[in-house]
Amino acid sequence: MAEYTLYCFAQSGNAYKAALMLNLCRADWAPRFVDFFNGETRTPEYREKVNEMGEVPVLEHRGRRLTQSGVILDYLVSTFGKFGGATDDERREILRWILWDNHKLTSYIATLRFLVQFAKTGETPVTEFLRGRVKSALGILDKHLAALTEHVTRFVDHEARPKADRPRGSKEPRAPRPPKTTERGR
Ligand SMILES: N[C@@H](CCC(=O)N[C@@H](CS)C(=O)NCC(=O)O)C(=O)O
Repeated sequence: MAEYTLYCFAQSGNAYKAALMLNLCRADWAPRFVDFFNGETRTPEYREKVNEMGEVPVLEHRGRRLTQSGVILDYLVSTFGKFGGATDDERREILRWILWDNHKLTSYIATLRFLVQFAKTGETPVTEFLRGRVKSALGILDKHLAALTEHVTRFVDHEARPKADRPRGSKEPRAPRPPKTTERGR
C-alpha cells in the first residue's frame, strides 16, 4: 500500500495542486478516485467518513486525514522539507498567495469552468460576471510572475558570466527570491 492516499478525480484542479506536489517530492502515493460527477462528495457517507466539507482533495497519511489543498501543501512542505521558503517572510509570502488563490483565482475560475465545460450553461450573466473576476485575477498573477521571471533571468545572466566579464563594481544580484511584496511593501 502506498504511503500517501489522495482522494481525487482527474478534472479537479485543487486535487492537481496536491498531486503535483506529491510528484515533485517523489512521494510514494496512490490516488483514490472520488466519483464527483455522480455526487459522491454530496453523500452523507462521504461527509461523515471522509470530509465534512464535501470536497476533494483529501490526503491520508499515517492515520492523519488532511483537507484543503493549501493545508495539504503546507503539510507536504513540512514532511518533505521542500518548497517551503527559507525565512518567516518567505513562508508568509507563500501563505499569502495560497490564500489569494483560494479566494480570488481558483474559486472563480473553477466555478466558471464548471458552468461552461461541465454544466454547459452557455454564456449567462453569471458566467459574464465570473469571467470578469477571472480576467482580473489572471492579470494580477501574470504581473507577479513577470516580475519573478525578470528577477530570475537577471540572476541567471549574472551567474552565467565569468567573474572577469562582470562589469566592475556591479552589484551581485540576490539569489532568486520572490519580489518584495510582503507586508513590508515593495
Ligand atoms: N478550498 C478548497 C476547494 C476544494 C474544492 O472546491 N474542490 C472541488 C473539486 S476541485 C470540490 O470538491 N467541490 C465539491 C463541492 O463544492 O461541492 C481546496 O483548496 O481544497
